[in-house]
Amino acid sequence: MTFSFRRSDFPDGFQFGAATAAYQIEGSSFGGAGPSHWDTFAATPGNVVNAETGAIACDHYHRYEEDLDLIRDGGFDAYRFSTSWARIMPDGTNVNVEGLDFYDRLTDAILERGLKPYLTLYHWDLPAALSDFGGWRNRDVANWFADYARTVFARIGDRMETVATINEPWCVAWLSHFLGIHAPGLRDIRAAARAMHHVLLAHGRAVEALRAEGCDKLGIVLNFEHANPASDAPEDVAAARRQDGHYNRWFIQAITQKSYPEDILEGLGDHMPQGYEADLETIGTPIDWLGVNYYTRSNIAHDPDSVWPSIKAVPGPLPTTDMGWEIYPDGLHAILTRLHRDYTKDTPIIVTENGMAWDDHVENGRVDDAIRVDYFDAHMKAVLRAIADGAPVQGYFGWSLLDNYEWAQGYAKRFGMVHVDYETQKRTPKASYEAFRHAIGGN
Ligand code: IFM
Repeated sequence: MTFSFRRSDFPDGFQFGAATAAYQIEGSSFGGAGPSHWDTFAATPGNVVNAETGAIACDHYHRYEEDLDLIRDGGFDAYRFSTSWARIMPDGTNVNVEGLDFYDRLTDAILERGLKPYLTLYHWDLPAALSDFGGWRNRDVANWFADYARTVFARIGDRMETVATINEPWCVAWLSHFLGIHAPGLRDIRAAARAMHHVLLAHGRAVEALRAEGCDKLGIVLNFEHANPASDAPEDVAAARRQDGHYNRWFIQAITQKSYPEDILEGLGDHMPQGYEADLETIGTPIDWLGVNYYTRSNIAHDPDSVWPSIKAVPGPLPTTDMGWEIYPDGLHAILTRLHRDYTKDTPIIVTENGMAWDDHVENGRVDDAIRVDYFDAHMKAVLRAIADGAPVQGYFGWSLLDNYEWAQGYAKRFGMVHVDYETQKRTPKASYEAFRHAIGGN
């Protein structure tokens, strides 16, 4: 099973990488980490499949050298990882030196293998202590986050290839405070509006803080989903536009144009924090690159029975992954070219996550994830088309290096290029890993 592309099809210097996130792989019970709001969220029955947590996860905290060997041996150039806020500041304020030491060792080990480190400062593990103070609903979170960003940067920032502030603000805010699916599990439009703004203010404050420290490789990682109207009916077309607004346009418009989409303010405006307009200058502090996470499209219909934005996702006709997500590579091309044309212009774009979940099994020592090989292949070709159409895409990271903790789905969904047996922690590279090695590793 091989890909139809090779490294030489991409522009010189294009970076191929593998991505992970701290809480999903490290093991949050090790090294003096404090509880994050995922630990407290999972403790309430019904929130997470089997009430599972990241306490052990892939035990990457102890096995990081073996995992980094896999990245190097797969022919990848770069490793995207995140630091855990709850590990570095277990009570939300005081620094756990053991936590910083871990990321120092990790950074050295990445560099020793000739890999480039791509850091994400926040991939969802908010210290539970800060969540108890209101978390993303509390305006103070922006300053708490900037302090944390400064602390991490002071220790490892000089060795990073890039630094991203926040991973997927839509999930931090909307999925977690309006849809109630991720921690802290709220279904509250007022909480959601505040989180939608504060997560961007936190990003802006951190960019200002790290710029002042001389950092010139700052970005943010946004997730995008192609919003497809479920039918040609004007109500469905308008519903898809609202979906596109709160999911796709809200964040990128604020960052690049210092404004929020008017059609979304129609719904959120009454719930926004007072005086939010004055923060848009900070939110729009220029970034050096944009990270794009892309997985699927959504098919959106008008839902007259639900509150604003009165939308519902309906099943579409395309084949789906184990998450039930439609496989739609054209959406990645559409998003990349649209971002370049309408928002980011010449700012470099990096595809920081792309991948799929499948019910993989080890058979005779192998995992033949042919469907994932096809998925990666089709999406890489979509990236190539976007580059040919002028989008300045400079890298691509597969999600994920390892099977890992898939948030509210616990360990039930496998996204890895490398299979993990959670009983033994044995790693088994899948066919998709071998396909990358063949295409980009020169073997
Ligand atoms: O596992 C997540 C990751 O943490 C953020 N982006 C989407 C992935 C798959 O759901």
